[in-house]
Amino acid sequence: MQETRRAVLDALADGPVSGPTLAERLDISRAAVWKHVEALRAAGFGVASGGEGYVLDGVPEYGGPAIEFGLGAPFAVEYHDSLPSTNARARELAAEGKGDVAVVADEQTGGRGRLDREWVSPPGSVLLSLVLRPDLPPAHVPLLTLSAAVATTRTAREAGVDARIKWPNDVLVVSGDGHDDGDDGRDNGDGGVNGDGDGEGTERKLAGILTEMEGEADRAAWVVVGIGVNVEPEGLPAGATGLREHASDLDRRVFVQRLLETFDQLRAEPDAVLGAWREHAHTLGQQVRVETPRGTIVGEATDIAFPGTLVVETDDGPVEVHAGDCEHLRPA
Ligand code: BT5
Repeated sequence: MQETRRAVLDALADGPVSGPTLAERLDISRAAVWKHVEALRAAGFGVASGGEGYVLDGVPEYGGPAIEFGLGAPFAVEYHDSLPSTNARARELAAEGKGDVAVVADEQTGGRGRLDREWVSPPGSVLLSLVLRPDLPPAHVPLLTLSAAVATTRTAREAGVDARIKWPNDVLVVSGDGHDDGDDGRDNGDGGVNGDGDGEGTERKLAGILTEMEGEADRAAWVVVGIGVNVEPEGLPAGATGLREHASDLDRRVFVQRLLETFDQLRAEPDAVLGAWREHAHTLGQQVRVETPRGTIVGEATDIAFPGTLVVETDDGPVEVHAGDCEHLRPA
């Protein structure tokens, strides 16, 4: 949002404030104040005008100005009702030299996962891509993916959803394993479909992260971190779940704000990211099978190491896995 408009909005939120007072305070004309007020109304903000002046009495449910309003992180928000892919749009902005922009869409028509897989993105989802210009060598960029996974998990947990991280970048809700999955505590009764079905719980994917970057050997030019979080349970592929299945009063605007704020805090404290990841990890302590570009690795996932490698204890000793698709076989 343009700076003056944001200042008008902040003043209205602290209002009531009269047009002339606002004009003087912001050093703009009274006509300009009126224009900003009308533009805010057009963007869905409720602005009441009474004897004492203007006062904010409603915030739009979702959208760019709604997310930017009261956001405690330095991201400009570019909002679209529909995009092929927020990552594709974020890459365009990155190529133009932009930074600290969050591209947000209500739905995607060509959402992407890793390795060009599809990401199903029905209307009402949380779909966002962060354009970042971190002062990091490319080899350290996985730390930003981990930060996004931790931020998504923490935000979901704050919203009452028992989310956990599956290496490297999936956020899951596990039910039926004796953990409270954040709803009314009922077992969903479908037993364990992952692994050998010995009751370890059903994993359903709540969110996925896709990081892309461009850079030289010593420094990333830009990084795009794309985060997709399911909200409505309808329209999702098998094995997926949405936030509203576990938290019926979820506010999508507040969720995105908290997600951006938490990510912003984590990127400022890279030394804290691995510890935070461990705290929320579901993968550690599991027997896993990881399909990597160099073959399959089977063993117990014992730790995560800088900048995001999974340590797997195999029959031939510990192996550090940098990238791959991980399947949880059963708790070790
Ligand atoms: C991911 O890939 O999990 C990364 C997904 C990133 C999506 C975000 S949305 C905003 C931004 N813009 C984009 O275009 N992408 C990013 P991967 O680990 O490869 O998982 C993909 C697999 O998850 C698919 O092959 C399906 O099996 C499954 N899947 C697809 N859509 C899903 C959904 N909505 N919920 C859960 N699982 C899904």
